[in-house]
Amino acid sequence: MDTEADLFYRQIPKVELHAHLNGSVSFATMEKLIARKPHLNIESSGTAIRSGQRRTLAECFEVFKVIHQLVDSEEDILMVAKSVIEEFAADGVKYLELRSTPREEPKTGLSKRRYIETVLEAIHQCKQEGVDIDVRFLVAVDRRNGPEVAMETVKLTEDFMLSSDGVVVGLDLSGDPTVGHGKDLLPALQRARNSGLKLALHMSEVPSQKEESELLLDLPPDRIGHGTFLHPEAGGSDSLVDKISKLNIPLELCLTSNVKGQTVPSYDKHHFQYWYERQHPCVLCTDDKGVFCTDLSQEYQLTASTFGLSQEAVWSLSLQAIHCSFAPEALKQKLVQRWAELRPHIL
Ligand code: 6MZ
Repeated sequence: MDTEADLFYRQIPKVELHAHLNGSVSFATMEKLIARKPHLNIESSGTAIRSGQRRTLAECFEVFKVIHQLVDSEEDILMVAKSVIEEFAADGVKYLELRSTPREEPKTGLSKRRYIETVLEAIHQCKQEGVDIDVRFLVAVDRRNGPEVAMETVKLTEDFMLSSDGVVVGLDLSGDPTVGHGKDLLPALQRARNSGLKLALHMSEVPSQKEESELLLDLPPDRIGHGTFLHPEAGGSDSLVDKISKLNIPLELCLTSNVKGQTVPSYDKHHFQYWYERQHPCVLCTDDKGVFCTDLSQEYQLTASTFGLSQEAVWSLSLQAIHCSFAPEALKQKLVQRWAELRPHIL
């Protein structure tokens, strides 16, 4: 049973800024997808990394390939996106930035444009149905697919930025960090920036990305995903830290993901501590709540217990996350107001 302390993390309003759609599919939804496609012979144990289990990052990327086989039609995407949004809302998330890589699937007639439209339809339906959450969407560039696809994705995203009533707010750069080099993607990212898209870029998720991070920082990004190896103690550099600090670029930090994916050896060694001590904006996120079997309340609780944060400090983290979001100013103000109304009496 939940203790009072557990309830605190569930009850406080939260902001989720780093969630990959297909990595966020819950066990229950996964079972439904598997039942729809029995011929694939996929077992739900193969799509999640449970408590105490670890995988290499490379193995995590194999898991995404399996999930992509299960989510390959408009119908699947609509179901998956709606249930992911509802699950975040049920966990107390009041503002969500979801991200996903548009895919085309000739088998089912899915195009990249329809992929994005279907995610937007899911967001719209949740709103119509009164789910208590504001959702924005970041279109993801998978670095594995190279510069041409990246440019194509940016152009597609520009169209949606103009036609989605402000739901499409930015671009994510993600995918296996050991594949490809960010320098080849700079023209696409530069174009996105010039068009007014916000940039949330995975950076230094593995140690070999130092030079790439230096290049990407010149854009500069609006937020950094992971940033595990940016600081000097992790093989990064003072100059990287100085730049990020001067520009005050928020970091999206995903503790469970990094520990289960073995880029961080244990929770207490997580780089949250380094950046938090410097009073740098840190946003706790889930990354892939389905694959890593977590939720945002759990990430808050884990961070608090690992680093000895008071409930007041946890509250400040959740409030600060509003200001790190890509929401327009008016929505940020509305969320701040909401937080004031929902502030637990025990604080
Ligand atoms: C980098 C990641 C990731 O886009 O199909 N993705 N990229 N690092 C990570 N750390 C574990 N976790 C997920 O969601 C799955 C895709 O998100 C990216 C990968 O490109 C993965 O294929 P979507 O919704």
